[in-house]
Formats: sequence, C-alpha cells, structure tokens
Amino acid sequence: MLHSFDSGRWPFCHQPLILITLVNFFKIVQVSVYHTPELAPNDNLPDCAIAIDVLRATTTMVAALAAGAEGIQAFIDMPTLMANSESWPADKRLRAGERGGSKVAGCDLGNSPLDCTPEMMGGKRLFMSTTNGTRTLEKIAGAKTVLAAALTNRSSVVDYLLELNPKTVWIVGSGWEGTYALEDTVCAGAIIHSLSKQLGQVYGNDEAVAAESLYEQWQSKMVGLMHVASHGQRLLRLNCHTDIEYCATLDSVPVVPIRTEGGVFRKL
Ligand code: 3SL
Repeated sequence: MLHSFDSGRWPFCHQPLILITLVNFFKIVQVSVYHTPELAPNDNLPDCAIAIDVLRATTTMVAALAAGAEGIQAFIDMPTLMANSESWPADKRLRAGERGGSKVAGCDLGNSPLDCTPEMMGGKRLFMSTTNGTRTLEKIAGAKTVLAAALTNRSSVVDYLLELNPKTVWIVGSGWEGTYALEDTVCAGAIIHSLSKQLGQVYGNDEAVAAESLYEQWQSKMVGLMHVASHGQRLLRLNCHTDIEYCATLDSVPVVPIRTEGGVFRKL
C-alpha cells in the first residue's frame, strides 16, 4: 500500500540517525511523481529518476532497444542531434526526430515504436529528439541512475527497482509542452501500484497517491484512457491508432533502458 508523505517530510520520524537505520532496515522507498519536467525540482536529485513518455518517446526507446538498437542518445534540439550524429558512421546510425507528432524533415524516422523492427534497428545507434520526452531525460540527467519507463516495460522497471533498492525515486512524466498528460500519470501509477504491492513500504507525494488511484480506476481500459487523453486524441487525428494500441500494452517488453557512460541509453 502507498502511504503519502508531506513535502518530503517523513511521517513517523524526525531523528535523522533513526530514520537512516529504519530506511535501510525496512527497505522503505520514497517515491515522488512530477507530472512534467518543469515541475520536477532542480536540486536534491534522487537515487533513481525515471522518465515517462508513454505517447510515445519512452515506449519507442524500449521498442528500439528490444529490436537490437546498439544504444540511444537523446537530444532536446535538432541542431545538436544533427551535429552529434554526424561523427557516427552513416550506416550505423538512425536519426529519429519528432515535433508535434510528425516526423522531422531530414530524419530517418519519426517517433513510432512500430518502426522499431530488428531489420531497421539491428546494431544501430538511435539519435533521438522529441517534443517533450527527450526534455524529461535532460531534466533528470543529474540523478545517479536514470531509467526510461513505459507501460510496455512496467514490470521490468519494477523488478529492477526491487534489485537496485533506491531510497528515493522520482517518476517524471513528460506531459505536453508543460501541461499534464493522463497517460504518463497512469504509467507512474502502474509502477507505484506494483512496487507497493511487492515492497509493502512505499511513501509517495500527493501526486504519487493520485497516480496510483488513476491506474486502479483505468487498469483494464488502457486503450480507452489513451482515447480520452488529449495527446491520444492528437495522435488519433494523425491516424496513429495502432501506435496507441501498442503503447497501451502493459508488461509486454522485458527491456529497461538505462543511462550509461556518455549519456547513452542501453538495455539492461
Ligand atoms: O512529446 C514527445 O516527446 C513525443 O513522444 C510526442 S509523439 O507521441 O511522438 O507525438
């Protein structure tokens, strides 16, 4: 069960030494959900930070690594992506650029997880920039461990968190240009729901409590939730029905993108 905490204050203990002992003994995890990168604090980064962009950047990252991509480098702007990818052999790189849901001119790919076939991805490095998702990755770059999560890899992310045993976790949604996105919050809730079921002791901020409730309400209707969500509707207008169905699938891809040296995301 998830318990709430008030602005990072622990509910039962004000003595730091006793707190540290209790935290280590009981494997208590403190989870903070932030709906957008703008809402995440700039300091006191956690032991582990998780970026979510269900529609579609982190779902695509999971799919690309599952399909055999060598690694993924994320950029907040296209000129930096182009300059960095230039130094990589042309036959070993793919440029994926998305703005407003559509592919950026001059790129090999947009941001569809369905393009991530083994034939396309095998052995290639993906240089990626999207409207919101890659900004979230940039925002949490200072954390010790940085992961990318989607509904598709929810159970693998939770398994890794149980193994890593971080004391503090941030789950940061990408939203849409600074505003809330339903699908990112439901994914945060799915992670918290599974984590708290397995650990028993999880403390969360109010956003974490709300995210878990949202997941509990919609867990059997994920495609329905995507159709209600504003970015889901934007993608429907772009005829991305099959992308939405794919992104709404829970626990289907056993891959966790983790940030490694040089900021490259690789498969755990
Ligand atoms: O906002 C993003 O980063 C993208 O994932 C948006 S889209 O799903 O590719 O339209």
